[in-house]
Amino acid sequence: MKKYNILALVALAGVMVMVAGCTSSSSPSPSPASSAVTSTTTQNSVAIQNYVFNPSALTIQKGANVTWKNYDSVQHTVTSDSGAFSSPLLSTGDTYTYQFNNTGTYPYHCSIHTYMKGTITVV
Ligand SMILES: [Cu+2]
Repeated sequence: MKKYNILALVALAGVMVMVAGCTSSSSPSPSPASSAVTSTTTQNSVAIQNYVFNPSALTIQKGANVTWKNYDSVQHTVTSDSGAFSSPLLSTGDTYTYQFNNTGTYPYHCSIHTYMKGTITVV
């Protein structure tokens, strides 16, 4: 009977070690949660307002989308300097979305107001 109790205790201790092991291995779970927060930034937006792109420089992850929205009362475009992408004329409230599937630096401008410049960096 005594031997049996000791065995039970050893088994119980083993279970507790396993539970502790599980708890410590599941403690990094906040990092997948924070990476989930990072993945929400795959939706990136640039405001076109007062004849500027805001933010004018944006760094995103490869495969992410960028959406531009025109808040001005005049029309603008989002036109890649290299021709990688080009929006139609964007009127007030219009949006343009482009997905960047290759790393690199993508300078762009407004084809109407060529002094309006921005850069997307894909890492
Ligand atoms: Cu413009």
